Amino acid sequence: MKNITVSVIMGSDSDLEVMKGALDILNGFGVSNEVLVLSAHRTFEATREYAMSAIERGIKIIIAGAGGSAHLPGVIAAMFPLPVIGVPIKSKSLEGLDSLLSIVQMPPGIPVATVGINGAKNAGLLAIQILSTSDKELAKKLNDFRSKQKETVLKKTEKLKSLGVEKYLSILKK
Ligand code: RP5
Repeated sequence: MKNITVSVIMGSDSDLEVMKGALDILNGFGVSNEVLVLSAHRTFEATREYAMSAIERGIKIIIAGAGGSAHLPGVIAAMFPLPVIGVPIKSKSLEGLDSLLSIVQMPPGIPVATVGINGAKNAGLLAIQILSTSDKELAKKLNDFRSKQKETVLKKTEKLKSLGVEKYLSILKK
């Protein structure tokens, strides 16, 4: 059986489009992962079973996305002692502020590392950073990723300088 390092879960399949951001990062870095829909409210028995057995299955980090009364990351953190990264999903009624506050305001003793609203890409990167502390190969890949990112931004500034604001914006809008 394949060893899974990072588990990505979400409260509903309606979160999947956002949570794909974390999966794309993990896959890009070659980190083994799984993806599940599990709800703190709608499937609480299955959620408990999943969280209580995650350590035995070798999971090192759980990324949990949820929207609205977003209890999933906190409930998972209560049962899983390794890092839990919470992704507040932008909700329809309150634009994700409800999700953010539900996830970030954990009681002292049970932390959830919370990224920004819809910040699944950063959740994936944070997981990579945590794993990099004990994995030199992954640390090198992370370094390369950051170098490429830097080059992309520096190229943009050069392009902006040479084209000027109006022309740059007109190209951006196309
Ligand atoms: C939460 O409720 C989910 O994480 C989702 O963001 C939100 C809405 O779920 P659906 O009604 O779209 O299934 O549990």
